[in-house]
Amino acid sequence: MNSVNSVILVGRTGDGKSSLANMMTQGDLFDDENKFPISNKAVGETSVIEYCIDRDFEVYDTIGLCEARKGSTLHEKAIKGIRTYFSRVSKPVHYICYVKKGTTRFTKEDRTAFKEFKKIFSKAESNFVIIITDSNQEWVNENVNTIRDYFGNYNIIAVDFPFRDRYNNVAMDERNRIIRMKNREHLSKSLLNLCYKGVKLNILSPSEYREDKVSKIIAFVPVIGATYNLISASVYHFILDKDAIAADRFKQGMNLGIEDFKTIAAHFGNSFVSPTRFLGKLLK
Ligand SMILES: Nc1nc2c(ncn2[C@@H]2O[C@H](COP(=O)(O)OP(=O)(O)O)[C@@H](O)[C@H]2O)c(=O)[nH]1
Ligand SMILES: [Mg+2]
Repeated sequence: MNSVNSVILVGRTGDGKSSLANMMTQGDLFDDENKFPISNKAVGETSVIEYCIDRDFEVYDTIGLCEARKGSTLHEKAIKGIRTYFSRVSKPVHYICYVKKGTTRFTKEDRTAFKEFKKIFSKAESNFVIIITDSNQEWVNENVNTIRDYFGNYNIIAVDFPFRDRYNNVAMDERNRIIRMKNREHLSKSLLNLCYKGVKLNILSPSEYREDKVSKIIAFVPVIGATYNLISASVYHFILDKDAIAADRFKQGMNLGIEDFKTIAAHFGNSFVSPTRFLGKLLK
C-alpha cells in the first residue's frame, strides 16, 4: 500500500510553490478552484502556510521569503511565520524543498532566501531537495554549477507546469496540459526515487531561536554554561519534544562540564562527581 509522503515547499514569491502544491495534491491546475492560489503578482500573496493532504502527498505551501530585501518586515514576518508553524509540527516530514524558477535571474536575494531556509530547517538537511520550475533536465545539466553555487550540493529536480495561455489559445492550452501531466509524473517519480525517510524537523519557534542564540554566548562561561546546557537539554527533551536539540545541548553540557563538575563536587560533596547524578539532581 502507498503511504502519503509529506512535502514542504519553500522559496521566494512567484517561483512556483503553489503551482507545485496543486499539481501534487489535485493532479492538475484549474482556472478557479485551485486548493493553493496561484498568482502572478510579486507581492501580496497569502501570509499563512497552506496545507493539503491527498492520496500520495501532503503538502505545506509556505509564505514567500525575501519579498523585498533582507531586513524588510515582510521577509522577517515570513521567517517568523514559518518558524512558528513548523516548530509545532512534530511528525516526520519526507521532502523539504527549496523552489526556484529557472527562467528568472539568480540574484543575491536568492542566496539570502536559501540561507534562511537552510537555517530554519538545519536539523533536516538530509531531506533537502532543490526544485527548479519552468525548466527541464537539459537546462539543469547546463546550469548545474550555478545552481550548486547558490543552493548547495543537494538533489535537484527540474519541472515545468505552464498554466494558462496568455492569449487563450486552445491548442496552446492543450499543449500545456500535456506538458503538466508529463512533468507531474516526472516529479512524483523523482521524489519517490530519492527514498527519503521521514525526518523530525526540530525547528525552534522564534522565542526558542532567540534563547538558542543566548545559549551560545552562555556556553562559554564555565560552570554556568555547562549547567545551562544541561538544564535546557532536559527542557527541549521533556517539554518541547525536540530531541536533536536536547542531544546537542547535553553533549555541550558534558564536554564543557567534566572539569566543572569536579569543581562543583569539591564544594558540594562526592554525589556531584557523576555527571548523570548531577543531571538527575538538576531534573528534580
Ligand atoms: N511556465 C511555467 N510557469 C510557471 C511554473 N511554475 C509557476 N509558474 C507561473 O509563475 C507564476 C507564479 O506561480 P505560483 O505557483 O503562484 O508561485 P508561488 O508564489 O511560489 O506560489 C504563475 O503565473 C505560474 O503560472 C512552471 O513550472 N512553468
Ligand atoms: Mg503561492
